Amino acid sequence: MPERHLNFIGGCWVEPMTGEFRENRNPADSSDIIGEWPRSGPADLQRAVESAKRGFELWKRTPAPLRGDVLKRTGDILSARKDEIARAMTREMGKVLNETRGDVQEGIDTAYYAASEGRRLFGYTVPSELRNKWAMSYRRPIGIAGLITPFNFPLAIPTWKTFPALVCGNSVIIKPAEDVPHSVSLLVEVLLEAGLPPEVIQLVHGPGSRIGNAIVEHPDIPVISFTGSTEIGSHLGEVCGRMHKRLSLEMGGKNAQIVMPDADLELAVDGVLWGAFGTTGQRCTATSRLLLHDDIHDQLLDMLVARVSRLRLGSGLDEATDVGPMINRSAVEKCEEYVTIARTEGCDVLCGGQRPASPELEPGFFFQPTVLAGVRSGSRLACEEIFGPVLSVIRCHDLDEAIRINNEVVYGLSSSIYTRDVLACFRALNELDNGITYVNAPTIGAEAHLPFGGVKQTGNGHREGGWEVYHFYSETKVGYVDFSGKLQRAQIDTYAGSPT
Ligand code: UN1
Repeated sequence: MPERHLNFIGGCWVEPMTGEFRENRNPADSSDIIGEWPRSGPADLQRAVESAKRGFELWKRTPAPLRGDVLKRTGDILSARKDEIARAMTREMGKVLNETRGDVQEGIDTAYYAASEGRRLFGYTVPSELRNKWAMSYRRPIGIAGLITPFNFPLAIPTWKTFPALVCGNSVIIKPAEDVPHSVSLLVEVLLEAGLPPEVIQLVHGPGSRIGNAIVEHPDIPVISFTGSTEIGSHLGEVCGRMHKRLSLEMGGKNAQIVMPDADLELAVDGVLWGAFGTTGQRCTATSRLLLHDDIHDQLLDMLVARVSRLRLGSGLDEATDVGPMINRSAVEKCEEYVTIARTEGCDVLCGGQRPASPELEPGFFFQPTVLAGVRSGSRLACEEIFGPVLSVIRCHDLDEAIRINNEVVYGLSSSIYTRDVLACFRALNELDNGITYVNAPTIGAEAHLPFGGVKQTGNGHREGGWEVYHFYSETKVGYVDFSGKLQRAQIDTYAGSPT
């Protein structure tokens, strides 16, 4: 009998009112059952909202530096449990241990940043135009934040949303992706152990179509943060627009690495290997297009294919593995579909292109790292997000063309350029339409203390991480204090008696 896990609602670990559970299995070996997690329903969410309201009343009155102290302890506990949590995460999500350790580290970094922000949360004090009057802005909590998180960073992305929401004084309802329930269950345990008052956080497991939608449509949840597909994000945008909710969206990408002829080619190959095949290509920031200048196109592809063919597939728990499984069967099928499209579009499959043949990988959701050459700009392979280890290589003649191709997709998360030319470097920073551009580094690897997000259909103008996210989770309020003892009318009395 697999171990049963529960929701965390109303300050207790509770069974879902639906009585339904879903089995969660290891994507590297589908015979390995990790446990069962609730498939909750709207009644569970309703209870979570009632509890989160009580949590909010308490938490919003807790001074922000003390809220920050809870995050400081959270960071300490995550550090102490880093390896154990990383192992649980690899078992449920698949990526290799080095990467899940990095995922936990990103949570730790986010915790310590949030802890210190509890002693900042700056407002402004500015001069008033009138005598003996002060003017200032300051920040207030908003209410319940509904957080819907993806499978690919099972701990880090939940922390990007939860920690700033908490430091700003909101209470939280979190719904993790159904394929990775364990990591967030562990995160909630850690927050409680760190001293977070129980009703400030609620964890409701279940399908997005049921619980995700119920969160977004609930009138008492004014703040929504979602990471996932552009298609779902635009639906959430419609609902939140209609309901006057604050919404932060982090969605698709079709990120390009540009390699110029003057680049260090070995370094560029290291970069694309990590950017395209790290996390088995399942990052919003993954390199899915490689834009190669004519002069180095063939040479770089030879070097790349030699390296890709040597990548070792296997369970992420095995330290010798380079590339773990994909998250589930339909993710593998999507890669297969795109390889078929590539063949019909006349591209060359230089390596990979199918599931691995070895019988020991049979029980997992593996797909070989794939390099497709001869991809034409504007084609489906060049424009659509695949979210797997499939790299489209596009030839270009100069930097102008590379910039144009980079910018022609609907997404705009990250980009990268390999060059030693300082002019090309700054042109790229200036002209690539992305939220993040890397120079001589891959398209992945954002650090927790900088704003993270993309332009165009990748997002909706908000950023996670760094200092900007604290504006999303708090309301700006302005206060004026007039100590002149008389009525002073702004704009009218300002210039009374002055020569102008
Ligand atoms: C994502 O791509 O889904 O920048 C998040 C990175 C990580 C976060 C990625 N720090 O690659």
